[in-house]
Amino acid sequence: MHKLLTLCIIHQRYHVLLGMKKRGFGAGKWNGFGGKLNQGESIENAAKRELWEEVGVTVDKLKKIGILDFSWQGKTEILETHIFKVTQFRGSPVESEEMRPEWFHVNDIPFSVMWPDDILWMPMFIFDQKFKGKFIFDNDNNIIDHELMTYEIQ
Ligand code: 8WW
Repeated sequence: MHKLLTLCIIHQRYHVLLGMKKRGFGAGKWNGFGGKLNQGESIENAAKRELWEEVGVTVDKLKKIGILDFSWQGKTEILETHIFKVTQFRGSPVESEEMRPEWFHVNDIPFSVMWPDDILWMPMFIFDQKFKGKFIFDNDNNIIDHELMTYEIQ
């Protein structure tokens, strides 16, 4: 099973906007904003919609920066997650039922309260290096195998 997901992180000079996930999958972790595509929806539109729904921000400029396949040992499901950087937006981030937003300095990102893969790709994200990869987790969400590479084109 293959699921398409989006993940958006706002990046402004020395800060990134993350949200504390309040419920559902990944609750209790800081993460970007995102989720599943609606039927017939483009990936980019889903990314913009989720940012609006989860934190009340309208995207002006969106940049594709990474694609990661997440899967879990003993499960067939693959979460193909398209990661975007938002560099221009309108509105002020507001807390939703899903997310409590907070700005973090790029040197003070709370990796110990994030998915364990994030510390591996966030430096590429911050430095605008495009990347792709796959992460396989055990049932306790520890990384048991991964591939991660940067690329130039697109
Ligand atoms: N950063 N899973 C993607 C997702 C799911 C639901 C809503 C995005 C991970 C990060 N995020 C996720 S959640 C999967 C939006 C991760 C495994 N590593 N790293």
